Amino acid sequence: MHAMSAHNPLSARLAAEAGFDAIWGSGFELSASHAVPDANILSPSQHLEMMRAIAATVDAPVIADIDTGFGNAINVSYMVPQYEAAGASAVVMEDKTFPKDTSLRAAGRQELVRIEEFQGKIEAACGARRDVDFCVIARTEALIAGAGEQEALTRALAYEAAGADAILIHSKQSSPDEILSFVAAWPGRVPLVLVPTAYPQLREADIQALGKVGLVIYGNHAIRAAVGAMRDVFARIRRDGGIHEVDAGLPTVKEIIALQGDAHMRELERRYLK
Ligand code: SPV
Ligand code: MG
Repeated sequence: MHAMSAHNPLSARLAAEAGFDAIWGSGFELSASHAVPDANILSPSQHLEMMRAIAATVDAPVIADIDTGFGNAINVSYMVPQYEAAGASAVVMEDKTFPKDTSLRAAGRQELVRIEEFQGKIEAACGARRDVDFCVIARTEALIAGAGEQEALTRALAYEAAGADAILIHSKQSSPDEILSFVAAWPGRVPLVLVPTAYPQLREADIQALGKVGLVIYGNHAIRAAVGAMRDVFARIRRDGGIHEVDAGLPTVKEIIALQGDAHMRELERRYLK
């Protein structure tokens, strides 16, 4: 299964249109789209609102990035039903202290909570879900924090024991060696989740051949594509002294109108405007 990141319903619709199996409700992308760091600067309600809007727009399952769960196990108990009500099919919760710092930044503040504390948060998430099929994915940041493979394995096994449906193992190494070693050593029963942003050379077929990975998340490619495209077009318009050069290469206004769900509105017009 492959999930593409999104930061709004339009990017989610494009990801679904491209054939991704699921949408990753990325905290990094939402923060970037507000031009603030991915460090719990935005409120949980802003992220929930994004999830609600995305789930209302696409049929693909939505995987919500709930960072550290916005506090302790009590906060998690109150947040998980809200994510379920917003239409999410799963949450991913990471074992760092609140407020978190973003994982992929060099020299970020990466402090882990105690294993028992995080087990309590996983138990709270599992206990708060109403639908038994709602997935609680535990994410260990042990490799990100430089705590080593043994600590990552110990944590992942403890999180599985606490009821996690899958384990997300994150790495910021530019080579996939650290992740490949963890996957090979993983003795658990639940599937692993990878976010190969830092090691893009690892392809889907390579990951599938590992046999233990159930989900791959492309963590920030919607916002990076958007930033690259906007920068390029804005610079060209300034350089050309108008939009005459760029226009033919851009998606047409008609395409955007279609993405806005125009066909549905016209159907409503036909039926109800009398
Ligand atoms: C996100 O997309 O918000 C993630 C993945 O959590 S990462 O930014 O790589 O930590
Ligand atoms: Mg995140």
